[in-house]
Amino acid sequence: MPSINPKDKAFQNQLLVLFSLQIGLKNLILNNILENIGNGKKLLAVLIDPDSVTDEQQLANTCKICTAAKADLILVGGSLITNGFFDNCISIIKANTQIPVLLFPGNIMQVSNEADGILFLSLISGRNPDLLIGKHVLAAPGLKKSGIEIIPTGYMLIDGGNITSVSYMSNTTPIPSDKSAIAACTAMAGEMLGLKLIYMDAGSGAQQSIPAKLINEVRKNVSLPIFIGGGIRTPEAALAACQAGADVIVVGNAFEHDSSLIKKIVDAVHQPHP
Ligand code: 1GP
Repeated sequence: MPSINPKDKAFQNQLLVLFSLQIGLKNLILNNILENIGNGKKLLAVLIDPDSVTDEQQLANTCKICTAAKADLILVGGSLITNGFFDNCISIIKANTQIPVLLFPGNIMQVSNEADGILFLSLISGRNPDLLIGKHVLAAPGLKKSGIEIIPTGYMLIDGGNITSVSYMSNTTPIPSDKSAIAACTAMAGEMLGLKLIYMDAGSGAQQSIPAKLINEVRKNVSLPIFIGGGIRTPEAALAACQAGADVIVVGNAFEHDSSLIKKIVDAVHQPHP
């Protein structure tokens, strides 16, 4: 497949930022991501699943660790929230860190005006119309009133070797991890439809994170920011995803087990990537 020169990509991103600023769009978080990419910087997003939070003090501490480690974004969401802790979770995060908070909703109940923005996910790897457009219609009026930043996101599930909550709950089949061309064409279609970023996810707790070859094939074919998550547990795995072309690395599960990993993985992601 033809490839996109990374220099052209950086230039396109800078033009996009300027254009958005000129027409006064409220795209602060997306613009910040694009600016960082334009400057050759990769970002680390910490995923907090409210259902995994057992202790408010522990959540406050996690926020402080994220701030000290210079994590770039906090995503909040989960496939299923059984403990009723969603709104409170966002309030505690906002009270304990200045890091921008983006909703990463597992369903339309996971919306809060207290967040800074939302990844408005269209599950483009699947063929479930509800998750391509149906739920979005239901969520649209509330989101419009909320005033939070809406980031149209092409969400793609990639097989990580086990059935994850997200693949089960979404009732969709992930893209096989050795089918790079399918992933690239799916991401290209998302870009042509006007989505603003691509999030490829092997699912929380995936046995295997997304292979470098697949990330690289998508990188060569789209100029959008690429989020990569699912099954990343080590600085080495985060670094490999960055080197393959990821712009933002998302880690959740590993940090739930060991919060000291946050700084190690942030440092790996922030190191210069030639
Ligand atoms: C899941 O991409 C995220 O949607 C993060 O996955 O919890 O495995 O880090 P992990």
